[in-house]
Amino acid sequence: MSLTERIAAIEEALERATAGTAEDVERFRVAMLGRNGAVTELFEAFRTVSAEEKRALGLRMNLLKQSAQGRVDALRDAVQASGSETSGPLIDLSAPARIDPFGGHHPIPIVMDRIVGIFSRIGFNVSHGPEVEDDHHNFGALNFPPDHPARDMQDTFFVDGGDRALRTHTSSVQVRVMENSKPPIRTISPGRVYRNEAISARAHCMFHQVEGLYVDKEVSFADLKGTLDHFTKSLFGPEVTIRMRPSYFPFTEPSAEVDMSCSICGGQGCNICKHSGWVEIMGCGMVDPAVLAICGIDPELYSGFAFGMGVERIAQLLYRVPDLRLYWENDVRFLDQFTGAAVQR
Ligand code: 2NL
Repeated sequence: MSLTERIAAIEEALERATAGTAEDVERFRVAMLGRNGAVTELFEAFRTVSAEEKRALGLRMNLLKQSAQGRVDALRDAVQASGSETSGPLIDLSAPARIDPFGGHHPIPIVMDRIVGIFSRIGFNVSHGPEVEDDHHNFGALNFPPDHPARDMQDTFFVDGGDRALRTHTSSVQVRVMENSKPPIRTISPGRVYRNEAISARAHCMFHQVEGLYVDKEVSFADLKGTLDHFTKSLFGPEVTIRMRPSYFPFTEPSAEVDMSCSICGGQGCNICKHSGWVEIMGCGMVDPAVLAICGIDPELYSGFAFGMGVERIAQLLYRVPDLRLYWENDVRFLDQFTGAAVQR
C-alpha cells in the first residue's frame, strides 16, 4: 500500500469510528495513536520517503494526526455525556418525589378566626388592645367593685408593682372602643387573656377569648339572643339550638350563661354534656348602664349587649379535645391532625 493509500484508509477509519464506553475510546486511541498505532506507524514510514514526497504529503500527515487526536477527544466527550444516564447513575430518576411536609395551623387560631369571620360577615369590626392593662380598663370601667375577688393577687397577674395587670378578659379592649368612638358600635375583640390559676385539664393561666359588643339605640335582649343563635348555628351546624340561664357579671344587667344543645350527642346525653344534653359555651348580657356612662356613652339614649367566650372551650367542643393541656404541649401527633384545616376569614 502506498503512503497516500494508507493516509486515505486512516482518514476513513477516523470517519467511521464509534464508541459506546470509555474502554472503546481507549482501544481506538491505542489503535491510532499508540506505539504501534496506525498513525504512529505511518509517521515511521514517512521518515524513509523522498524529499519530494515529504513536501507533498507533510501537511496532510500533520492534519491527519490532529484529526485522529480530535476524534479521540470527541468520542471521549460523547461517552462521558451519555454515561451519567446509562451507567452508574448519580440520581435515581424513578424514585418518588420527596415532598416537604405541609405546615398546618394551630387549632386555637383556626377556631378564633372562624368565630371572628362569622361576626365580621354580620357587620362587626375587629378590635385589638394591649395585653398589659391598667386597673381602669380591666376592672374600674367594667363596674368591678374595689373589693371584687378578681382584683385579688390570687386571680390576677399584677405587674409594675401592682399598677398594671395582664388583662383578665378582652372587655378591656371594648372599653377603649367605647371611650374612643360613638355608637353605633359593633366590635369583636379576639385575644389572649391571663388568670392566675393552677394549670389542669380544665384550666390554664393563659387562654384565648373572643368578646363581642353592640351598642346602639334600642338594642334589645332579643337582638342578643338572635345574634348568638345565628353564631352558634354558623359554627356548629344548623341543627343546634341555644338556651339562656340567668347569671351574674359585674358589667352586664341582666346577665346570662348560654348553653348549646350538645353537638356531640345531639342532645341525647353523653360524657361531654355530662348526660344533660346541654353544654355551656359563653356568657352574655345587656351592658350595665353604669359601664356605658363611665365610657362616655349616654345610657338614656343607648343600650347594648355584650358576650364573651373562651376559644379553648369552643375548640374543645368542635374537635373533641379531651384535655386543655394538649393545646400547649406542641405534640405533633396532636397538631398534625389539623394539617390542611384552612383558616377562614
Ligand atoms: C364569659 C363572659 C362576658 C361580656 C363578657 C362585656 C364587655 C363590655 C361590657 C359588658 Cl365592654 N360586657 N363583655 C359580657 C358578658 C359576659 O364574658 O364567660 N367569658 C368567657
